[in-house]
This record gives sequence, C-alpha cells and structure tokens, in this order.
Amino acid sequence: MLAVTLAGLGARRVSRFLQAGGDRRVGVVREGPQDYVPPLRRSSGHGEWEVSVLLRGDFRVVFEKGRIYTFIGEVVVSMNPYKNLNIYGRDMIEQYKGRELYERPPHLFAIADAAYKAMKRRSKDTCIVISGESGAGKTEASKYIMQYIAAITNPGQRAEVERVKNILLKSNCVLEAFGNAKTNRNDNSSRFGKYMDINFDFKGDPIGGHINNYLLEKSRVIVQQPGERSFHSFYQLLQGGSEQLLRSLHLQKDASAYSYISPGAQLKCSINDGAEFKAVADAMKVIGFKQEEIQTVYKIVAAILHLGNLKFSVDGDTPIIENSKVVSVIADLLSTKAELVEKALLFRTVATGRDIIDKQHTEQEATYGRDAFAKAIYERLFCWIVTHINDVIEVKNYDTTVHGKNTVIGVLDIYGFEIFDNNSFEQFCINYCNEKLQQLFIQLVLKQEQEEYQREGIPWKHIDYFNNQVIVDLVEQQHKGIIAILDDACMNVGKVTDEMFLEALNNKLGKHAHFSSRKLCATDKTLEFDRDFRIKHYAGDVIYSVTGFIDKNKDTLFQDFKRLMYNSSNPVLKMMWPEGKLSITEVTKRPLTAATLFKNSMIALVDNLTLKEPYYVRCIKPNDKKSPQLFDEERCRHQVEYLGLLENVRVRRAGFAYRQTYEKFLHRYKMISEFTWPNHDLPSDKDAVRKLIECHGFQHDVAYGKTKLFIRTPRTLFTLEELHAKMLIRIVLFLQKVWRGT
Ligand code: AOV
Ligand code: MG
Repeated sequence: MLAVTLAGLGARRVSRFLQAGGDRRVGVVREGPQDYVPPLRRSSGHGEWEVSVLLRGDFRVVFEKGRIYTFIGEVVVSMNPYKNLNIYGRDMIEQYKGRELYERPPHLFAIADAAYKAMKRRSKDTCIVISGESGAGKTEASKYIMQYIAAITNPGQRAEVERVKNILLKSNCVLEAFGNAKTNRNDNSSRFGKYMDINFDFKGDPIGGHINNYLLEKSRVIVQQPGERSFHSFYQLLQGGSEQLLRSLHLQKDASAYSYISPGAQLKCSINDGAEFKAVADAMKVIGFKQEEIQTVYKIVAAILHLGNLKFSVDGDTPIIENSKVVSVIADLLSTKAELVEKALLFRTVATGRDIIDKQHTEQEATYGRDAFAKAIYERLFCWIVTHINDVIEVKNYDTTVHGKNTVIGVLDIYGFEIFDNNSFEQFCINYCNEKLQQLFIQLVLKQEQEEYQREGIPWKHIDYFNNQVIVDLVEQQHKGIIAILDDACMNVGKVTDEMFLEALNNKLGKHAHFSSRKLCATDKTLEFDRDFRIKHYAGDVIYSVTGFIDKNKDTLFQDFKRLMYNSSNPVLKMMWPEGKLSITEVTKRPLTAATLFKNSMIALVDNLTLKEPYYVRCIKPNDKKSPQLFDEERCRHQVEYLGLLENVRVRRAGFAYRQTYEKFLHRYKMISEFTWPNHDLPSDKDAVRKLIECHGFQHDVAYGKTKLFIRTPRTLFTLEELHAKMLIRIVLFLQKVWRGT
C-alpha cells in the first residue's frame, strides 16, 4: 500500500505540475486494491490525515491535540475544537501564503490560498462552500477564510482596497448581531443564509463584494423555543445602549420586561451583549451608516419590543388596545401618528367590489397582524442593512477592457442542518437548503468524477454513495413536491387548515420512501402526534409539526402596515417600504409564497455555485455539549457517514490524478519522443500517445480513455514535465548553436 501525496514532492515540482494543467483534483492517490480505505494514520512528512480514522476512533487523539483539520483532496474536514486555538495568527498566515495545498499541514488557510491562487493564476471564479450541521463551525470558518484573504492581499496598501477589506470584515459582526441568535444547538447560530462574493482586480486585490442573504428566520422575533433567545440585537441594545439612548427609546435595561424576548432574558449565552453592542455600532460607522440611519435601526428594534407589549382585549364586540401609551411610543419611534398605528392594528382596509371599507379585526386577528408586522419590520431592517453594505462595497468604475477580468471568490456560510424538539416550517426550509448543498457536493465530487471514467470507458469499480436527489425532489419537485402541495393549499380561496395540508401530503406522498406521518404509520412510536410528518433526510430523520406551515408560507402582512410605514416621516423607514405606495385597489397580484421564494433562491444559488470552481470545507461537530473535551464517537461517525466523506476518500484513492485530451497532451509532450516529434504518422493521436507513454515505460500508471489519457500518480506527470524541461533546454542550445553558425 502506497499513499502518494503531493506533499512529498516539493513545491517547485508541484507548481510545475499545476502549470502543466494537472488536474487540480489530485489528492490522495495510491496503488492497491480499489475500494480499501486504510485506517487513519498521519502520513510521514507533511500532514495528510485520512478521514477513515473517524471510524477507528483514533480521531479522538487528533481532536484532543487540537489538530482539527484534515484533507481529502481539496476538501478540508474541520472538527470544531470548542476552544480558542493559536492557529490563526500572522505567523500561520505567512506559513500558508502562496504555498501549494499539500506543502503544509491541513488548514483552512490552505484551502483559502488554493481558491485564491486558482482565481489569480487562472482567472477562475472560485467558491468555498462551507457545510456541516448547526454548531459545527461554519461561520467561524468563513470568518477565518475572509481574514486570511484580507491578510494576504493589497501588499501595495492601496487606500480603496483597504476600505473594501475593512468593510467586508466589519460586515460580519453587524450581520451576526441582527441575523444570529442563541439556539439549543449553538449560542451564535446563523438564522439566515449568507453567500458573499468578493471581487478582485487583475492584481488579485479585493475591490468590492456582494452579499446575498437567504430567508431570515423571522418567526424568532415573536417567539422562541425554550432555552433559546431572540436575535442578539435586542439583548445587545438593552445591555449596551447608554442610559440616554435607552431613555430616548423608552426602554428599560431589563429584557424580561419585553414579552417578545423575555423567555431568553435570563439565559446564559456566550455572547457578550454589552461589548458587542459597541462593536456593532463602531462597525456600522466604519461601513458608512449615517448617524440618523443608526438611530433608525435602534428605533426599529425598540419599536418591536414595544409592539410585543401591546395588550389587546375586547370591549363588547370591539377589540381595543389596553395600553394606548405604548401605541404612542411606537408611533413616535416609527415617526408616524398614534391614531394611524392604532388603526392599522385594529382595522384592515378591504376592497369589496367598488367599495373600500375598514374591516374591524377580532382580537385574534389584531394579535396576528401585530406579530406579522413585528416580524416584517425586523426582516425589512435586516435586508436593508445587507443592501446598505452592498451599496458601499459594490464594484464601481472597473473597466474590464483596461484592467482585465474582474474575478470572484464566493464564500457560502449557511444555516446548518438542525433537529430540535419542535421542528417547524423554518427547520423544513433550513434542512431542504442543506439537502441542496449535499446534492451539489455529490454532483461535483462524487458523481461527475465517476461519470467521466464511465464515459471514457475507463475500467472502474463504481463506488456507491447515497444520492439524496430523491429527497431534494420530495421537497421541490414541480406539482408533486411538498412545497408544491403546500402552495396548492395556500392558494385555495376557502379556509385551508394545516391539517388539510397534512392530509394532502398523506394522499400524495403516502408511498414515498422518505416521507411518513402518523396516519400513514400508526405503529411508529416516534410519530407521537397527529400533526406530525417525518422526512428521512440525508443527515437523519426529522419530525416536523405541521402547525403554522400555511401561515408561514402565506406570510401575510396586511397592506395597512405597508402603507403606514411608507407614510412615515422618517425617510429611512419610508425607503424600506416602497410597496406601501400602492393604494388598496392597485394591489392585485398574489405574491409568491415564502417556500417558493426560498426554493427559487436555492436553485439560483446552486446554479451560481456550479459556475465556479468549488472548494469545500466540511465541518464536524464533536459533541452536543459544546465541550472542548468530549469526543462523541457515535456522533462523529454519523456525520462522516452522512456527509459522504468515506465515499469521497474512496473515489480519490481509486481515481486518477490527471487527465487530458490526447490532442492537448501531445501538444505539450510530443517533443519527448522520437515517435511523435515533430509529427507522428500513427493512425490517431491516441496511438501516438500510447507510443509515447510506452517508450518511457509509464504504461502501468495510465489508462486510455476514449478521448483522454488518465494518469494515476502525480509522480508520472512530474517525470514527464522534467523530460519536457530537459528537452526544451536541448532545443534552445541547439538553436543557439545553429544561430551562431557553429
Ligand atoms: P455554525 O455556523 O456551523 O452553526 P459556528 O461557526 O457558529 O457554527 O460555531 C459554533 C461555536 O463553536 C462558535 O461560537 C465557537 O464557540 C465554536 N467554534 C467553532 N469553530 C471554532 C474554531 N475554529 N475555533 C474555536 N472555536 C470554534 V449554525 O450557524 O448554528 O449552522 O445555523
Ligand atoms: Mg453559522
């Protein structure tokens, strides 16, 4: 058994290999039985740790020693250490800067550098896809990657580049404040998906960027599961805001005074709310938020807290607001009039034929409307912050005809797969998103590679893997998938309940291997409630409660609130609600549902990622207790399995490091054989390549495909390169002689 890695081959040769067009997928290459995965051992020389260690439990040692990274080709496997390690400093950055992937031990910086080099050397758009379940370390990894890119660029210290870099880095803490929250899985859990493009100029310096955000879990604004908090921003404002600021917002410091966030008020959380408040305020200034804009942000956060404290009751048949003082405070914060706020909360304008009437809410409708409003203004605020950041980092005045191609590195950090005690529409969307990313991984890492061997007729023992496309289809398929069935239910004009939606699921998906419900499977003890359905996800079974699916998918916000906000005298607020301009008779189109919007954004995201050269970080969570000591073997084994890492190792082991069409191969190497130089007279390029390979004795290390030559080990390619280099020198010397006439 021989494991050959690029590590042992030296930087110059590796470089040459890559310049020769060597397939970047080179990774673990070995000779020996095709499907044998050896136990993990650290290979001699520079570090490549084999993931199969996980199955032996030896990985415990690796984890305990703080060596948290492993390579499988260009996939980095990362184990959350749950403690600060001294491995991200300047010295470390220097060790990885400009080096080839296998020259140094596995590290995030190595993959960041590889993506950067591919972008710079080959003008390729690249992306780094970070995946793993909730709390596995994706967001931390994305921040280290960005820090690395910032640290190795702009050697000339150009002011504009420094500005862009600074904003890109500072944007993290602002987005985390408004988009992250403590969950039962992670104290700093991302409750939105984030894809950030960093644009580079021809010198390889960042000149701009763009953030795409995906479905914020806005229901958290009004309710949280036991043990969880709302978004950090609420607690940060109360903890960190000065007395004067809080007074101006009519707030008191104690979070338990606000019913929307009070359940999380006393919870211990590793976020330092006070310190973070100041960091976020500073970051907003650096990004370029104006003082009045920052004030508006605080006002919106405060208004939401006050909204949650409104008390509705009925007087006879008429719903009323008991604490009308709170209404005045809200009106003040949102720069509108108290009577308008009260009207929007208690009435709804409806058009019946030609008449427009104010329809009074029931107490329940008023509460529903208020909650929808609170969620909507928070979501708008979040999107507005993202747009604001995008405005200041957008690439301007870049003329590609003058400056060359503007290339991109994308970094994807999305909410990880999650299972809670109570899973709802949000978990359904989040877990579907993770299915999509797993499918992308399968397509790019496991499927395409094997399909190419098949297409080319290379003898190949297929390495089996679980293809989760079946689950992706279950969720997103047109007409038949869960989202389509949910949308159908929501489009119904009559009153459709969550139960009716579940019934439709049962009828249409009853035979699906990855779907079940209590009705379909009455003997199944795990399906406790009639309102539950279960999806067998790639990463495990999740039981969803159907309660709230219809509402959350419809995502109704009464038009009155939109008009209220559009008519605010605060220009920032007005800007956030452009559709409030429409009058009741102008609003006719039914908006797309939340699930369909999310599905469309996921499909667009995957399309975008597919266009780029991907690099992967696969994060693993060592235990569910956030402990730096505990290595839960069973949990790790499960993750290694469902992430498809073993198959990943197997494909790489049995595969080929390099492939090239016969024509291109000849173009480069024909000079190293008398049979092919200057031209061959063999029937085909394939025959000529065969002759060339045989005359150098490499026939045991290659396979001949229909259109391409495949070379198993990098060593063979390096030798070819050396022969090519020597021949070039001989030709040059010969030409010099001829020229001198000697
Ligand atoms: P996630 O992004 O994968 O979860 P995070 O990146 O937020 O997970 O990591 C969770 C916590 O683990 C962090 O707050 C740190 O305390 C710790 N951690 C993660 N990576 C490291 C590291 N490299 N070094 C030290 N500590 C680390 V979620 O956003 O929930 O899917 O939706
Ligand atoms: Mg995260």
